[in-house]
Amino acid sequence: MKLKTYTANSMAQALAEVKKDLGKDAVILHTRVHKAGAVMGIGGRQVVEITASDQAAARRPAASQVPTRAEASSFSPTRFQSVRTEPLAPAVVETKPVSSPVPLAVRVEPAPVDAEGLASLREDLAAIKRLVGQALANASGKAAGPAPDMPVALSDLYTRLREDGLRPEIADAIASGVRDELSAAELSDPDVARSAVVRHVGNRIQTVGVVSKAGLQPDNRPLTIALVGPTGVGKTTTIAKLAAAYKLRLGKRVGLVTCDTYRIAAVEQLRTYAGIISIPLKVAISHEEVAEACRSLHDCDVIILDTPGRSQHDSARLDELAACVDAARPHETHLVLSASVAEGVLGRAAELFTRVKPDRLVITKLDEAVQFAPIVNLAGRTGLRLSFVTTGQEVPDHIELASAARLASLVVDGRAALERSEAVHA
Ligand SMILES: Nc1nc2c(ncn2[C@@H]2O[C@H](COP(=O)(O)OP(=O)(O)O)[C@@H](O)[C@H]2O)c(=O)[nH]1
Ligand SMILES: [Mg+2]
Repeated sequence: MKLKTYTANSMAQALAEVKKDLGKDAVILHTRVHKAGAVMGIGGRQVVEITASDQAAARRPAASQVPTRAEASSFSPTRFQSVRTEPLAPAVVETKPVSSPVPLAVRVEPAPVDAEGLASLREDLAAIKRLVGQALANASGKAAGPAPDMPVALSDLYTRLREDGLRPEIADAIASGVRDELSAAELSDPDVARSAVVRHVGNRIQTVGVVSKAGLQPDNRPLTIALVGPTGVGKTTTIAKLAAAYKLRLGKRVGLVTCDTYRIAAVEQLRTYAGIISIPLKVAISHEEVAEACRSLHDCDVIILDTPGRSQHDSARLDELAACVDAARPHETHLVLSASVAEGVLGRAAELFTRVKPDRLVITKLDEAVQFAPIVNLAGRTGLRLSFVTTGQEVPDHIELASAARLASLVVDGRAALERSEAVHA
């Protein structure tokens, strides 16, 4: 089965692309109209997106598995073919009798300007209009279409993933993979389909899976961890959570170093945490001082470096940050990003911070996130393994080891899956 998403400036263009590529038997699975290039919802250009599959390869469900109309109404793919050869289900108004089908010859080349060509063009246009109407009605769930060839359970999951912001090519690959993997009977069982989708989503999230072992590393230095990321994402709070986990749960000697000296409040914030946990804090105002601070904490098992935030408009000072991080010679550099910001902001921040050479990803503020699929997009885009996720402001409790299965169920099931909390374990 081939699933593909087409983007164009108009629905007619997108449909023409679908027809050209997948042929007349193509099945429209999803349509979306959105603005590309908008900044905070302002400006941008309207873009039409159609996800379609080639019906030829799609498995038709056995008669007993054909969904009921009630089931079908939640997701009703539009079939190109139904315009031409098959009577549509009564809920879809087909004005032409089946005996005089409307040819759906969407022309990519301009038609010759003669009477016959014009008539054909008009028919094409009428057919496209009808299809667009069906597709939009299906997308808004207002009308039931023909019995869908895509199993309803999988279609629902696919739609949910796309609505949650999963990139089309990832959603397409997951739906295709699940469909190819499961039998028709399995695909018709919502629980089986859901488990398979969760597994496939999880396969796209690489995680570290363990809390790094504290103590001397092969280079004879304490485990040294740096956290970098934009301002306000929760770096300092996450450092306090990690320090508390190492010291209070694992009984390790922890030392903190901060080079975030631009705001007095930032130093005081970390000093307060260090005081509560009873661990040393060194404040460094240059990269030389960072190196010296790390050396002075050589008898610790873990050193954690806090750094100033950098916004995506602040790239000049990134070199300064990179110098401070390098001076600590960290064994791990975790890029900290917040799940509560828009996907575009996440992407830009991830790109900007590549200059600091992060090798892990911490996702904060899962509790404030509206969508979870952008985490999957981000994991794919950065290729970084997820180390921790944080789920609230409370120190030390609101931190977990990142788990692909748990994140995948958040993506598929939404916020309900957040209730199950798993503390950091050794
Ligand atoms: N809701 C929520 N807030 C968080 C989380 N982590 C940090 N915060 C809050 O985010 C704000 C900024 O955190 P801070 O650690 O100072 O961010 P930094 O600038 O990256 O160091 C603070 O109010 C934190 O309490 C989280 O997981 N969930
Ligand atoms: Mg901070």
